[in-house]
Amino acid sequence: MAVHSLILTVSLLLLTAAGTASGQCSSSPVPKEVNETSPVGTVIEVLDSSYNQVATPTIDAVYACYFELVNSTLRLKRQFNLENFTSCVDDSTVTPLSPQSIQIGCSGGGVTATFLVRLVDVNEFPPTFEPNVFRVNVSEAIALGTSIIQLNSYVKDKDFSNVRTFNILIVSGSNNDFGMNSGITSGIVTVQRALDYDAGPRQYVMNISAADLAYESTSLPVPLTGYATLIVDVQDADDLSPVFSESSYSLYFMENDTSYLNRSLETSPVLLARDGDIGINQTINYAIESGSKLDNAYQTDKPTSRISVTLCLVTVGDKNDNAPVMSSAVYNVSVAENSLINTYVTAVKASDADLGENATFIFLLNDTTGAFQIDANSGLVTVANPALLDREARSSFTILVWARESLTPEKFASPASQLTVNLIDVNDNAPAFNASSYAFVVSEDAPVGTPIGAVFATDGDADVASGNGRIGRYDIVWSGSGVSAL
Ligand SMILES: *[C@@H]1O[C@H](CO)[C@@H](O)[C@H](O)[C@H]1NC(C)=O
Ligand SMILES: *[C@@H]1O[C@H](CO)[C@@H](O)[C@H](O)[C@H]1NC(C)=O
Ligand SMILES: *[C@@H]1O[C@H](CO)[C@@H](O)[C@H](O)[C@H]1NC(C)=O
Ligand SMILES: *[C@@H]1O[C@H](CO)[C@@H](O)[C@H](O)[C@H]1NC(C)=O
Ligand SMILES: *[C@@H]1O[C@H](CO)[C@@H](O)[C@H](O)[C@H]1NC(C)=O
Ligand SMILES: *[C@@H]1O[C@H](CO)[C@@H](O)[C@H](O)[C@H]1NC(C)=O
Ligand SMILES: *[C@@H]1O[C@H](CO)[C@@H](O)[C@H](O)[C@H]1NC(C)=O
Ligand SMILES: *[C@@H]1O[C@H](CO)[C@@H](O)[C@H](O)[C@H]1NC(C)=O
Ligand SMILES: *[C@@H]1O[C@H](CO)[C@@H](O)[C@H](O)[C@H]1NC(C)=O
Ligand SMILES: *[C@@H]1O[C@H](CO)[C@@H](O)[C@H](O)[C@H]1NC(C)=O
Ligand SMILES: *[C@@H]1O[C@H](CO)[C@@H](O)[C@H](O)[C@H]1NC(C)=O
Ligand SMILES: *[C@@H]1O[C@H](CO)[C@@H](O)[C@H](O)[C@H]1NC(C)=O
Ligand SMILES: [Ca+2]
Ligand SMILES: [Ca+2]
Repeated sequence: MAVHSLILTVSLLLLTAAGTASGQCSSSPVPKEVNETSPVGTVIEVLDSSYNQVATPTIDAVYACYFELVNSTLRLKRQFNLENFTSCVDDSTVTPLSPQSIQIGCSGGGVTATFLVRLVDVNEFPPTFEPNVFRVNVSEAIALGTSIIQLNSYVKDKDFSNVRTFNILIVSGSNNDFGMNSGITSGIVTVQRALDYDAGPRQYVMNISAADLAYESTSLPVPLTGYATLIVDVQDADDLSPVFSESSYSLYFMENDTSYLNRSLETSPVLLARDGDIGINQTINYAIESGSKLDNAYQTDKPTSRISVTLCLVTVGDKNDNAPVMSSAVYNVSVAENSLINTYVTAVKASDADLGENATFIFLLNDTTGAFQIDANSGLVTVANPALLDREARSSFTILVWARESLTPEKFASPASQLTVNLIDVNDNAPAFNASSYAFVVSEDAPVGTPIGAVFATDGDADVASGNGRIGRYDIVWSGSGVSAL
């Protein structure tokens, strides 16, 4: 290049002197452009007669074979390729100088005019990423703004004039979670929004484009674009606590049952927590948080920060281990002897300390006489056979009442209680004389007040104290024939 420039400078100095003298054979200060795609024969400059047409143009030997002067016309003799520019000397690949300087002698003699030819690159090749698939692992815990990869150094362009500066963009696939915020030529992909392995995308497949920029604006028919794929695999981070499978669990066991001791109790559903972080295999331990109701699960490596709590409701089941108990071992009641059937006698009660079906019972009664009956459900004792109630025949009945479980297989029964039913006497017997007639002999001169005889009456009613069995008074009822007063 240094040699070439020197030639150019000298030529111009000569040109100025000659041009001034003849007013002809001028050099062209503006370079003529020749595309690398221009075909052989493309006209570069048409000369007039003042140029020495027979003279061979003076061109650097390396480039001489690319140009020719024919019929006063400077033309392209060989198509050049800037991407593989070969030397006319030995066909070796060289880096071409541009513009090229071509000197042509003028008719004035000894004077040369210089023409500059600029070799114009044509944008034939799009930029390419090498490699064109990138794969990076990024933790979901990565800080916003962190750069995950820089892609500019991976872009190449085979075109001669394209330098390594490209507009690099994310075409698609970023979900706006990634961006290029450090300038589009940097190729630095940064995290724009928080990543979430557990709930968000676990993989991003981004289409990245690189568009070539003009080194020389005129060299680009259109900017060309190349593409690459950037795959980001989001990696799980320990950002979640264990999570129970249910919001609550229940645990059941039977009261007073030693078979539960030293045995693992199984909740329903089975107590289970999983670590919310998928893919981080922390062991989970369980502990009872407080009382018997709360269970917790914690990550063994972070027992205080990675913890979650659930509720476990413990139900102790009833065992049928209580028999019914009568409210009293002895009942003592009274009923009138003339009571009708179903007359209320008493109501007995019982209780059972168990629950539900284990506490259901019926009442039973053993009355060999059949005078009384009991309602199995209510415990109501009533008269079954009134004919048997005769105070005069029997003053009291003693019967047995008890309760017995009805729905359980055990059919536990209470001890029998004694129910004494005393009969209350009723005035149901008229007094009766001990003879149907009495005949007394009395002397007619007997003074007033002389006893003539005694009558005697008795009352069948047993209860003398109440008056039912007591003879109140005797009266004489006149019935015709002469009977004296008592
Ligand atoms: C060079 O090529 C471009 C695009 O192919 C074209 O627009 C331009 O006219 C060409 N220039 C010359 C001097 O051939
Ligand atoms: C040069 O010009 C002459 C006359 O104009 C023509 O006959 C001849 O073919 C041309 N030569 C070439 C190589 O174009
Ligand atoms: C460059 O061109 C020469 C000759 O024109 C050829 O032999 C060589 O294979 C080319 N090289 C490339 C890389 O195209
Ligand atoms: C990404 O991580 C996986 C394991 O999770 C590993 O096999 C792979 O080599 C990693 N890739 C890169 C690019 O670091
Ligand atoms: C990237 O996007 C461009 C333009 O939409 C498309 O032509 C190209 O095939 C895409 N590349 C990949 C790898 O999907
Ligand atoms: C537990 O059951 C046993 C017999 O199975 C009994 O002897 C004991 O009294 C019961 N204890 C309680 C507190 O109920
Ligand atoms: C339960 O286990 C403890 C400790 O292992 C032991 O001391 C106790 O005797 C066991 N109880 C029963 C009922 O097996
Ligand atoms: C978690 O366990 C699964 C299955 O056992 C295994 O494939 C995976 O590599 C483990 N991950 C880690 C982070 O240990
Ligand atoms: C009654 O007791 C039995 C065991 O004795 C138990 O299986 C049952 O669940 C109990 N019933 C109620 C309603 O608690
Ligand atoms: C039963 O009741 C009767 C009448 O109320 C009473 O006379 C009797 O003494 C009582 N018997 C007992 C054992 O309490
Ligand atoms: C009822 O009592 C009588 C006399 O005490 C006894 O012989 C009989 O077995 C009892 N019946 C029942 C069902 O308990
Ligand atoms: C009636 O009773 C009285 C007094 O007990 C007795 O003296 C008399 O003999 C009795 N009369 C008859 C007919 O039994
Ligand atoms: Ca290009
Ligand atoms: Ca090119």
